[in-house]
Amino acid sequence: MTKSILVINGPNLNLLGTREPDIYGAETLADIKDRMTEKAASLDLEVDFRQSNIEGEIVGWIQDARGRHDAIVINAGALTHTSVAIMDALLAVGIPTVEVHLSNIFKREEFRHHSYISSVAVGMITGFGSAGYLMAVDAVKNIVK
Ligand code: CA2
Repeated sequence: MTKSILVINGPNLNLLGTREPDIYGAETLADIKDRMTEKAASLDLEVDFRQSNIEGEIVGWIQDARGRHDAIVINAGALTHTSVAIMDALLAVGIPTVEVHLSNIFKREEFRHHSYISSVAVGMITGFGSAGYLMAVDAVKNIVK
């Protein structure tokens, strides 16, 4: 049966392709969604791709993922560095999670070096731009096979 990936994008990622292309690339989030969906389909995986600027909405999506999705791919944006609530929700549902960042968070400001997501994720892909989302599809395929 086709497995399903919930892809969660956090605050400001809806601005991709419009500002700061030197850091985050020129592609829009819709471009990333299309490429990821195509790659997933080639591996017999389904993608439910979402973005929210609201922490509580993301927590709700994670809670509702139980029984609906087999893996989570998350770029929590700035909430990566602040949200105990997202970490707790991921812990509570226990769905295998892959953390993705466009930029290499360890090459940037000190406050971006700590991630609350990492402690509950299977692993993290950081610094490969939008290609990281495609790498995450491969990672999920390995995890759920
Ligand atoms: O590198 C990443 O993917 C980040 O998760 C992006 C977050 C940042 O706070 C994290 O430290 C690392 C920021 C997302 C904001 O995206 C924008 C895109 C275009 C223009 C402005 C912001």
